Amino acid sequence: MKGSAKARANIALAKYWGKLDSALNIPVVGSISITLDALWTETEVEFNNSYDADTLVLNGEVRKDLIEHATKFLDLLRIYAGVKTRAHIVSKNNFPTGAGLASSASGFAALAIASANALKLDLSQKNLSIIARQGSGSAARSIFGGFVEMHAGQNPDGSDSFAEPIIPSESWPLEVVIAITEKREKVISSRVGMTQSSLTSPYYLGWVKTSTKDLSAIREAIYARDFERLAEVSEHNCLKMHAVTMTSQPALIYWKPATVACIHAVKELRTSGVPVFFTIDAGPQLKAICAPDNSKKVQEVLQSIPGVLDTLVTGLGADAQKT
Ligand code: 2P0
Repeated sequence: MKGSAKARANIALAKYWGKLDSALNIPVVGSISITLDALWTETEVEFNNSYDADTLVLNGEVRKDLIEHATKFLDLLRIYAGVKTRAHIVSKNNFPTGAGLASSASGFAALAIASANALKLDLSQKNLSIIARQGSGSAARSIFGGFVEMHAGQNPDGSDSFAEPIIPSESWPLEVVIAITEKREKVISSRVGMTQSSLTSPYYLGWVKTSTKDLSAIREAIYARDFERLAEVSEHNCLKMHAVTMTSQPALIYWKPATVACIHAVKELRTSGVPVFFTIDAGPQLKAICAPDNSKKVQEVLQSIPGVLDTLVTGLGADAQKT
């Protein structure tokens, strides 16, 4: 029983940081993201009764360190399908893994679809999003293309904690310039970081309390195609999340000097009349969002900053799909 799928990474404009329920992976706040066309994961899964354990090959390497989490995730699909068959997963990312470029988002979205396909499960995108969430919160959003909203939900069983599309990518074809300042995998996972923040940051409650306001403002800016408003609230939301991570104990400081230099460069570009804004996830890479006409200029500026190792430019991408 084989299945394969492709899913794209996403970056959040209104960010997810913190969990209401760690076991079911229910986020404490809703989030809004854009799906990126050029950053993807391709995954093949084979369920075979001759296997006595699940195995995972990621980017050509056997990853025993990731198998426990992958097995728990596959169990969700095995329960749906009523089987106990073990699986072999072969997955590859076309971008740096685990470095703040949402590889767990595209990874678990692709794994959910590939496994459902292999097990001949006919699941709706909503149910795939609920399943993907349990692998990685941000993966729930990578089931969909374009602009996507993740609902934190209210049900204790997580049945209303899923993502859904806001508008498709063609409706507002923005581009994203990614400035890569570090290619190594990060040491502390988002999962651990979120727990650390919720237990220790004095700003965590403020973060949770103000999230609904940011979500509404970002959703409305997207519906109105209001770039200035989207820029203002997204940057604020990003800096607020990083204020929480930096004030956690131990502190989580994701930025490199080049990340900070990129923040200033984006601010200066905007002051000089180029419509562009930044966001940064739980890693050192900066993502600059702009209209397609401006991406070349933004890329030139970011690429010239000392410490920027590479830049990538991408448009917005489509739904994850079986391949
Ligand atoms: C986001 N991040 O909204 C935020 C912004 C990182 C910073 O979602 O614990 O890897 O697997 O649910 O999805 C990264 O968190 O965390 C993330 P888990 P995930 O994109």
